[in-house]
Amino acid sequence: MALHDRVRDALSRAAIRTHLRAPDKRRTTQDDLVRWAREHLAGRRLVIVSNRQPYSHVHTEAGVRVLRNAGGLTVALDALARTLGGVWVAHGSGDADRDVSDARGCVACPPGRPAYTLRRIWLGPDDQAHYYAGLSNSALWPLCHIVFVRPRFHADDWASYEQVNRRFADAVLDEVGDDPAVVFLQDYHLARVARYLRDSGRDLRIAQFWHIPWPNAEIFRILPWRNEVLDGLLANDLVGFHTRRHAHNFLDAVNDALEARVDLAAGSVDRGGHRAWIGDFPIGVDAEEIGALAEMPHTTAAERRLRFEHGLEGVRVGIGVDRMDYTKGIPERLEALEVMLERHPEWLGKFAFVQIAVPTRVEIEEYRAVRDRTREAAERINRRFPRAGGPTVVLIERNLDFGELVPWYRTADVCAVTSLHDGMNLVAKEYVAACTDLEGALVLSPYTGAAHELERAFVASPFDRDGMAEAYHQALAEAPAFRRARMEALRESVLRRNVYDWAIQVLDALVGAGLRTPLAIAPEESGR
Ligand code: ADQ
Repeated sequence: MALHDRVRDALSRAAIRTHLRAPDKRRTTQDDLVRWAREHLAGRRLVIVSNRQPYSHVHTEAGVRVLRNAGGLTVALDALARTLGGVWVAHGSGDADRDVSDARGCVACPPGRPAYTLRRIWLGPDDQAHYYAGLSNSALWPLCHIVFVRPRFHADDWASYEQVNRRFADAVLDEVGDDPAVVFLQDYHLARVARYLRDSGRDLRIAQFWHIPWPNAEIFRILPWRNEVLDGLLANDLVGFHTRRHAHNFLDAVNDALEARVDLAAGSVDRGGHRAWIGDFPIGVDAEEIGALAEMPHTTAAERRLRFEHGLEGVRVGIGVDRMDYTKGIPERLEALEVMLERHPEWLGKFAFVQIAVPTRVEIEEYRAVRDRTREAAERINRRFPRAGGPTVVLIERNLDFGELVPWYRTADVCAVTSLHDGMNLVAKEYVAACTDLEGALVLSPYTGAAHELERAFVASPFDRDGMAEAYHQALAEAPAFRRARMEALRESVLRRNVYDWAIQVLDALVGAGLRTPLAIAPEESGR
C-alpha cells in the first residue's frame, strides 16, 4: 500500500476509535459495523472460519428444517457476512446438510435470503473422534481451562487435528483463489489453519480469536505439540483473547517455547520474517436487541406461563444457563445452594433454582460425570428441601431457543455464573442485558472474563462453597434500591461494550496491523 494510502487509512481508523470512545455516543450498532466494513474491507473478500456453522439443515417429520445457531458470536459474524457477501467455512453437522449443499459443500445463506456462501466441511466418525472429541476437547480444552481435568494427548488425535485443519485451510484457499481476502479464524479447533494459509503465499490478512482462556507457560509446556500450536497461531497477523492476562500468558508461552522476538509491552512477536500482533478484545452481546426482546409482550406472557407451570408464583427464583460442561461449575453451584438453604432456612419454600443445561460432548467421560453429579445434587436438594409448589431445583436438560431463554432470564431474581475457569461467559452478559427493569442480581465467579468488567456483581469463588452460599443470600436479601443501583451499573457496562464494538475492534486491529508492521522484518531479528 502506498504511503499516502496508509496514512489516510490510519487517520480514518483513529477517527472511528475516537467516535467509539466519546462519552455521549449512542451505542455501537450493526449499522456501524456494516459502515466500518464497507470503508475498510473494500476490495478484500471476507472469509470466516469456525468449527461450528451458523445454520444447520436437519430432517424433521415436516421435511428439511433450517436451524440458526443463536450464539452471540455467530449473530455478529452472520451480520458481517450478510453485508459483505463473503464465505463462511465450517463443519456441516446437520443431518440434512449434504442434501441441500452442492458438490463443493456450498449453500447460500441465510437460507431464503441468500447473501453469502456457507461452505461446509464434511467430517467422518474418525475425524469426530480424533480431531473434535480427541485433540480439541480432550487435550486443548482441559489444557486451557485450569479445572483439574487431566488433558489426554494421543498422537492419532494430533494427526487428525492437523489433517482436518489442512482441509479447512484448503477450503479457504479454494474459495479465495488469487483474490486478496481477510480471513477471520475462530477458536481452538483451528490452531494450525493460519500456518497453512500463510505458507500458500496468497494475499491474505489473517486474524484468529481464541475464545477460551490461555493457560500459564508452565501448564502450556506439557502439550507435546506446543511448538506446532504456537507456530500455527503466530502465522496470523493478529491473535485475540478476551483478557489481557490470557494475551500475556500466550506471549509468555511463546517466550518459553520458541526462538522469537517477543515485545510484551507492544504485544507483538517477530518470527521467521513475520510479525503477529497479540491483543485483548473482550466480547460482548447485542444488549439492545436482548433488552428489546425482554420487553416484548410475548416474553412477559411466557414468563407468566413459566411461573405457573413450575409453581413459582410468589417464589424468588435463581437461574443457571450453561452447556453441561465441567468448566461451568454446575455441581459446585448447586452444592453452594444446599449450604445456603442449610444456613438460611428463611428461604425454604420461598426460593427455587432453575438450571438449564444443554447436553454437550457426551461422548467424553468427564462430560457424563458432570451430568451425573448435577443430577445427583439436584435430587439430593429436592429430597432434603421439598417445596410445596414444585421442586426446589428444576433441572432442564435441553437446548432452548433464545426466545425461550429470555423469559427465564426475566423470571430470575438471581443468575448464577460459577465457572471454574472461562474465557468470557456470555450468559452473565445476556442476563444483565435482559434485566431492563433492573430487577435482578448476578452472582459471578472471579474466574470468568466477565468478572473483569462486571465489577458490581456479587463475586464469589466456586471453590468456596460457604462464600458462594453467602453471596446467594446477599444477592437475594439486598434492599431493592441497592439492588437496582447495582444492576444499573452492570447494564451500563454491558451496553457500552457490545458485540458490534468487539467485531469492529478486532477487525480494525487486523487491518491496522499492516500499518504498524514494517513491510519486511529483517530475518536476523526473528529466528524461527
Ligand atoms: P461457551 O463455553 O459456550 O463459549 P458462554 O460464553 O457462556 O460459553 O456462551 C454460551 C452460549 O450458549 C450463550 O449464548 C447461551 O445463551 C447459550 N446457551 C447456554 N445454554 C443454553 C441452553 N440450555 N439453551 C440455549 N442456549 C444456551 C465459549 C467460551 C466462553 C466465551 C464464548 C464466546 O467458553 O468463555 O465467552 O465462547 O467467546
